[in-house]
Amino acid sequence: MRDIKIFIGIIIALALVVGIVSVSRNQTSEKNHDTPHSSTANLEKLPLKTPSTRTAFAPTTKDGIKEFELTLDEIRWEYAKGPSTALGTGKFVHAWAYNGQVPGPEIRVTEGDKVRVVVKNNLPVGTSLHWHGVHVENKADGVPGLTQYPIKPGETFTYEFTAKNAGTHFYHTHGSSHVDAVTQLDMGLYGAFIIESKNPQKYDREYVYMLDEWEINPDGSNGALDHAEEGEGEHVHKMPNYNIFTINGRVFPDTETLMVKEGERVLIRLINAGTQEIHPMHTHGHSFKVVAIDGNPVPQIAQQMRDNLPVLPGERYDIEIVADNPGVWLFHCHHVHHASAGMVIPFFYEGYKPCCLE
Ligand SMILES: [Cu+2]
Repeated sequence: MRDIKIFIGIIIALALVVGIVSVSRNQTSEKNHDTPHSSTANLEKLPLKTPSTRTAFAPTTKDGIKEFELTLDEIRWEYAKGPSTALGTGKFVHAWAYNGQVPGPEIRVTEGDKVRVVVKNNLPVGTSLHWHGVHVENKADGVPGLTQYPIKPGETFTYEFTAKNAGTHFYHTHGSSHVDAVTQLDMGLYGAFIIESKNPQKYDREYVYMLDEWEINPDGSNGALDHAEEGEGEHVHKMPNYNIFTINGRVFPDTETLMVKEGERVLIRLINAGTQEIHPMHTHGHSFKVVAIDGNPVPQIAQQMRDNLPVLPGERYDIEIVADNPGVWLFHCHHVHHASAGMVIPFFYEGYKPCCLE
């Protein structure tokens, strides 16, 4: 009899333990639902943004300081043209964006300028803004937990610094901590930051191309947020399965054409804003000269001629192309999987058209 009582006691204790574990699991999963997630239902409600809704900066100058305003919002970004669907005409991804565009608007100043950037965070998460490659004063470096508290949802934060070192740089989120920096970058939070030299080289044209990788689900939701939920609170981040590769937020053939005229000298600023992938950028029919690396001018004697240049995450290359071989060419990533998934730029001479598209 006593044995039976002990046995029943053990069963009841086990049932209680299982119950507690199951309640705690349910609480965890409810908590996960509070994490910002990326569903089609949400996507429909987000403002639709396309390259045609881009707005460039016209900085205001206050007290001798060039002032820019960056507002972070959730958007539905059109990364390619496409058929008409319930979500609109085009192909969309759930993105977090500066001033409603991917990449964020280009900030362009001259070396020595004093710069003020007012950042308003309308995202459901805390964030920060780092000036990649720019030799800012330490307190403006934008690293949460090191130089500032994260900018909470609804808050505004102002960065002020002097644009000391000329060159091709960029600005990007540093997350609310180091744990979610990758999620926030993969949601699209970056833009070019160009500091012009006081004595710039003269070029006939200039292009800025920002390279990036995405995990886009068939319903347009962003895989970056799925992984954020999986790795929450841990130093664990499941490797994303990047399947779309953009240049200035677009995929081929909707990428911005590199248009030239015979005889022109053209400057291209390449910026790899992605978190992981290397992009060997390759020109057809032309070699190019590498004139600056990470914003630093390369001495003339050391300037390499290339036609295939790997660009690592965070790297910037300024390359110069002389337009001496008229026709219709491509400029693309030679990680061919990336090219097939969008990372291609049409490289066309004025007056020349592809022969055989029909
Ligand atoms: Cu690539």
